[in-house]
Amino acid sequence: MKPLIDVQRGLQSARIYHDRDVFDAEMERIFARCWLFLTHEAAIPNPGDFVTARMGQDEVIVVRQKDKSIKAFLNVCRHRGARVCPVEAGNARSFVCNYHGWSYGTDGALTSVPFEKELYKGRLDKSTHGLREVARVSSYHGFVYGCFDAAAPSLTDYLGDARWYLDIWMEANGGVELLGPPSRSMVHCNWKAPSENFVGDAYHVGWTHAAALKAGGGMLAPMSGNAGLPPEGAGLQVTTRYGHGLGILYDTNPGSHDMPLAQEILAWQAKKRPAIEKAYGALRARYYGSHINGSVFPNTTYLWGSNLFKVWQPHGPNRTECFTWAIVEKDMPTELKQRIADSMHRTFGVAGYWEADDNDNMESESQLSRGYMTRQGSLNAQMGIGGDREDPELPGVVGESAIGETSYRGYFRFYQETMNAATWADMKKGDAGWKRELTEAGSGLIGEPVAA
Ligand code: UNU
Ligand code: FES
Ligand code: FE
Repeated sequence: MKPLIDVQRGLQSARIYHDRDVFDAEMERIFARCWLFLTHEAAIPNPGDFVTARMGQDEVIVVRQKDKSIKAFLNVCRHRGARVCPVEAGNARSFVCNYHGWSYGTDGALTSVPFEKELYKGRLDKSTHGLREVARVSSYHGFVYGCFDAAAPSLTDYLGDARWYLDIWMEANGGVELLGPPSRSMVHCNWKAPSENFVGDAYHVGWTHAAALKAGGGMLAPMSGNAGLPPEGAGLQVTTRYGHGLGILYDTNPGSHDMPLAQEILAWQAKKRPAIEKAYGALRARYYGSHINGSVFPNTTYLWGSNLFKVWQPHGPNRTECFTWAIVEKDMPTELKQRIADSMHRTFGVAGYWEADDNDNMESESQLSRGYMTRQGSLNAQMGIGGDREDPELPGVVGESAIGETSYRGYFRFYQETMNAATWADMKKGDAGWKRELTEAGSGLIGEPVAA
């Protein structure tokens, strides 16, 4: 495949948003071997509790076992391939296929086949016809991920340095839960358009969301209409191994909520902050009170300060299903959790007024890339290139300002690495040099003409 990403120059081919061969390669190289978000532990607390989820274009059943562990299986009958479980969530002792009635235990085993004796006469080996199991399922602070590739690093290693930042909101505050069931909507865009936006785009906030900021009047309102560029040192951009990344806008959590709710959340944070500062230090306690946007490669995104968690599920090069949960702190009063969830859905739910702002951009970037001439061109993520560096205190590669495209570049550097690598073992080669590739990118670039 022709190279899609130019790391040195911070460019991506427009083909990444459109081409069918790129999409098919992504399903194989990314979705069949990276860790993918499935659900939250709290959604399936008891044996037999299950949800259905997607891993790329594969559908899976995620089910709590009798021993309390969690397993995931392709939601596909081993007889003729019909969907086994047609609902999103529930509790089951078995899963019975709607087509001919083959029945599976919650451990995936094929337990009964209608008229087995009479019709198969002992010739069907039930022991080899259990539901196909997802090779690995693992949790991080209650967030359950699955991976089809037995050779992938552990989930802990896959998250790697990103954990130092994730732990601020997943661990330091005593933990979070995701409030579901998730809202679901179809967006006519490529799955990477929103994933890259959330990994590192604070640039669009004041512009795309100008009206929303004016109407909602929350902590980010001063950015409306690009009236207020955050001053020097107002935040941070980070990218870590395997393409994860985030942006921090200091002291602007809660971000998208209106001021009355924001005040309550601020009061809540003020009570918790001293203990966090004591255990995790002043810097990370400040991040707890900051707006953090981020993506876990490939397709999971969060806005800590705006209390949302989303997964962008690919259905095709131009079709993406968005799943949205509210993130709330476990120990918040139920009533506060509910009001945060309501406000989050009002802003970033299916009909959220921030969400609608974003979707128009996601769809135009993706759909315009159908154009033959458009696809010969490139996309630009050069903001801050040449200023990316390692920091003595902060894990990963860090950009030079709050608004930049450092984490876009890290995301697409790894995208290229995994699209080109035959196996996870191959990706070992990237361990030593990935930071240098990013920190040395852009040398001699400024002022040069940029070709596709
Ligand atoms: O949507 C985002 N990527 C974002 C929103 C980033 C920063 C603040 C608010
Ligand atoms: Fe960013 Fe046009 S200004 S896509
Ligand atoms: Fe946005």
